[in-house]
Amino acid sequence: MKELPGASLQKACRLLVLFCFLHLSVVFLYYFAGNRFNLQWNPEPAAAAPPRGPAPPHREPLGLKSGNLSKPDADCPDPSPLLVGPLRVEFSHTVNLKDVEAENPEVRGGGRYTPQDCRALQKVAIIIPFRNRDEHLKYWLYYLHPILQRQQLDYGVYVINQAGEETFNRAKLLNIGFTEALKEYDYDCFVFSDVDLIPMDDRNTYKCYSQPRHLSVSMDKFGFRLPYNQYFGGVSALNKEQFQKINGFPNNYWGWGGEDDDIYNRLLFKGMGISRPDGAIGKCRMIRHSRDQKNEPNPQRFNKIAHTKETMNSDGLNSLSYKVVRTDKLPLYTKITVDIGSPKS
Ligand code: UDH
Ligand code: NGS
Repeated sequence: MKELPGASLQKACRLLVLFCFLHLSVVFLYYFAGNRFNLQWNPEPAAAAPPRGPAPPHREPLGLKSGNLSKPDADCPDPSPLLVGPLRVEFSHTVNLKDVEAENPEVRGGGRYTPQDCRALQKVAIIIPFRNRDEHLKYWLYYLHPILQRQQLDYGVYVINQAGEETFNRAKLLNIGFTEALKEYDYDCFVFSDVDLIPMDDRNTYKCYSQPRHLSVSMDKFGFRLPYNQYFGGVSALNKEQFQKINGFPNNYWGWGGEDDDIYNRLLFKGMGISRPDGAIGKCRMIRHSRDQKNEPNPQRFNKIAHTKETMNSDGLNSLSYKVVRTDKLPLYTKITVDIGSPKS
């Protein structure tokens, strides 16, 4: 029987519709499966060359990619998969803190951050002794916030600002940082960092270990090596128990030098050893500066470090006295200004 011309047109239209439907189905299938199983092309290699300056933590919106696969209740993996390794660190550009805020949208007020995709392995308070070093602090915040987020730490940044014009006292400020940070959150690890030291590799994780940790082991100013084996200055990390075991740091080193050697002695006298990253991972840059006023070398330092054993049980956390003058919860850090008295008081 001969087919009518209208009927064959109808058949062709049906075939066309069916073809379009099949085509659309395949497109949808690939789109959703691609998102779910991360099949799409990713222009960034997993461990790319070091980024120029800091990169924000790598996160996808929830519901896509790792959002579907991550478990917010599970421990964060160790080491963090977000680390990129060596970093380029330089101090030739000026840092605008508004830009740093915009580049780190997940940092909460007071300089707090908690990973959202997993449970951080440690709650870390970063304590910075400070007076009149705002330019250095800007670089520190610019470089460190992205690094600490990639390290997937639950962290807070505390800048302990010495009020007044009295001689500087680094170790006492660090004791105050420990005490004040604990009033705010149940931190289990304390990283004590000079404001002018920036790590050159994000695998140098700002966390605590079974032994007290010295992190700034390979500084540019020392030709990327330790100046001496017992050196414990710059950046170090102690957990709460380690810090309490040594009665904290000494309060009576006024001016430059020796307080870090006293801390080293305390650790040794309490039977602890020092853990360190290897020299390549522990590389860091110091922002060059001249000697600050009211932080001249302390002439008593050699005599003091010779007597750590006798003084450490009565000079430290158990003899700490100070007054908080003001606390500023700034977008990228908590600034605590303190009156710490004077060498005579
Ligand atoms: N600090 C301040 N303000 C001061 C003094 C010290 O914020 O007035 C803090 C700051 O965090 C600094 C840390 O204390 O990083 C250690 O002090 P420091 O920088 O004076 O010690 P450092 O050993 O330098 O880095 C010593 C003087 C170097 C003079 C070099 C001359 N070329
Ligand atoms: C030692 C100091 C330390 C100091 C270290 C590095 O001599 O406090 O040099 O100093 N000890 C004494 O003076 C007893 S630095 O080159 O970074 O200025 O940390």
